Amino acid sequence: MNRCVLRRALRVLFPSLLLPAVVFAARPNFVVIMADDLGYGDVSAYGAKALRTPNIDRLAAEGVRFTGGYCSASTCTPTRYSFLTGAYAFRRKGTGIAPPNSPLVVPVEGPTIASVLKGAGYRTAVIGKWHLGLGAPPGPDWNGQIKPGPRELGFDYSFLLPTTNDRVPQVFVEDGRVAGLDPKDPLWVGDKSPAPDHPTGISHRKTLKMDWSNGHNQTIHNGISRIGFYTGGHAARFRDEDLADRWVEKTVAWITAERDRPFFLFLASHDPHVPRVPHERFQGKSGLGPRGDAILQFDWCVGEVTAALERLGLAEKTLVIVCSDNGPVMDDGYVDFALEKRGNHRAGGPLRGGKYSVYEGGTRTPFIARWKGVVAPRVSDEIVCTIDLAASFAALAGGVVPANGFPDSFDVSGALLGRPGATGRASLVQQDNGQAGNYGYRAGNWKLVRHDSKQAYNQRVEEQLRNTPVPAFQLFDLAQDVGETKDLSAAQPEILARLKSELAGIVAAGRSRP
Ligand code: NG6
Ligand code: CA
Repeated sequence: MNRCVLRRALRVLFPSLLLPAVVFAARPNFVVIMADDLGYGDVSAYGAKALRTPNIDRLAAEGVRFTGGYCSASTCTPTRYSFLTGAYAFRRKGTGIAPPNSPLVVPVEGPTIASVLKGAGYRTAVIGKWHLGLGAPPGPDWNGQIKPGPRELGFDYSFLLPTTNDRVPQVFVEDGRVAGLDPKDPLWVGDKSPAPDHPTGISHRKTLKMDWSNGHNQTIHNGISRIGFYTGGHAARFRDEDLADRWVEKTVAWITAERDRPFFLFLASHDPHVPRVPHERFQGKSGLGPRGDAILQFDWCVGEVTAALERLGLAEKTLVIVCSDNGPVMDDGYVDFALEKRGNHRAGGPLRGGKYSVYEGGTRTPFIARWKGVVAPRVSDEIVCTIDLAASFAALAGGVVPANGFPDSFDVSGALLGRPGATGRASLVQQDNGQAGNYGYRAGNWKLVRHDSKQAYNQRVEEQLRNTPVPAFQLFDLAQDVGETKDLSAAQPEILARLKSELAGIVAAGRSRP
């Protein structure tokens, strides 16, 4: 059956389904490498001078380097939720930063980026930081089969850090089971101390190899105290220093095994999230302290994965995306001197705010798309977002998206591939962790900042994290003022009114794509 006939037959059989325009063209593999808390100014391809990121820079030089590439939220869980579901996280309660024992926060009814690609014949895997909860309520059965999880969302294979590495436990969950768990030493995870003499970051502060500055003072593992309590599972515990190496190993092994079939891999790094404890070979290498060293480690990971693709002859068959889950933060709860040692380095580049913020620094990050030999190298100012990868990959893979699926994901595949004249989004909603009713809304080069709480958190990435009073609405012209310094809301009342109403409409409508 030729493509046209097949398309027509599919339309007749499934008239309610959206069929993408590029069906069954050369279908690339997809590799998404997502950093954790990496800022717009943190890599040399985006202007960093204090450290070099040669592997990321190479991808940027061979692909499309976006200056308007975003994640959808300025914290981890909501960005990852949106990346998987193509839906803005503010539409669903319980999608803020997930605690250690959180059940899965993504509905298994789908669709997800993984289930749609799996439906299109792709092999699918997630390796790295998950932070979307695991298991049914009230939470994961750490000593049994943990489900639902990635498998129920369409991933054939998963090898996960369950939450973040500053939260307990420090174990890998591989295909729904704690890897290497000795049943004689069961793993217990909780939010209350299991015993009066259980050592914590408070009781044993002097023994810590990295002190905490805020929170992060409960169970100690590997000389670092964390959020939450746990006991047992000793044989399964990893060293923080080995996290990146294990994920690279697993990634290269999985790609090698799947080399002959189309695949989608989500590699979710933990760098440079706290606690910043890269492998010994990176320690002290950036001159910027552990935060900079962790960025070097992230760049190394990108290099290893890229080299594996080259070695396997897959570079010309694979669309690689490098992005981040939210913007940068300096002191995020451990004493690692990120601010004191940063010198001239500006993690957010020229942008205002960072992690936790709805100013540009919270969500505008490095964003690179490379499909060697297909993507023409260029710098693009088009607006693209991690939330768009669901619809865009579906379009490139010939995946079938149900009519109500991916409600906020736009097919920006043309922009990702750097096609001349192809556009990205016209507008994008940015959110913070999702509780306070704070939004950024970028429409063209106008940016509306809405703080229902009239409080902004992390307005300046250099400052101690705290709430500071701000007006409920601010308006900026990003073309003239990318640093959001000059509030034009009084000078441009019509534009202000238009953006306020568009944002309110998108929030109320439950979907934003056509
Ligand atoms: C915060 C943690 C912070 C980080 C964040 C989640 C404290 C004081 N702060 O609550 O360290 O873990 O949650 O980060 O505990 S994220 O990138 O996964 O969203
Ligand atoms: Ca993050």
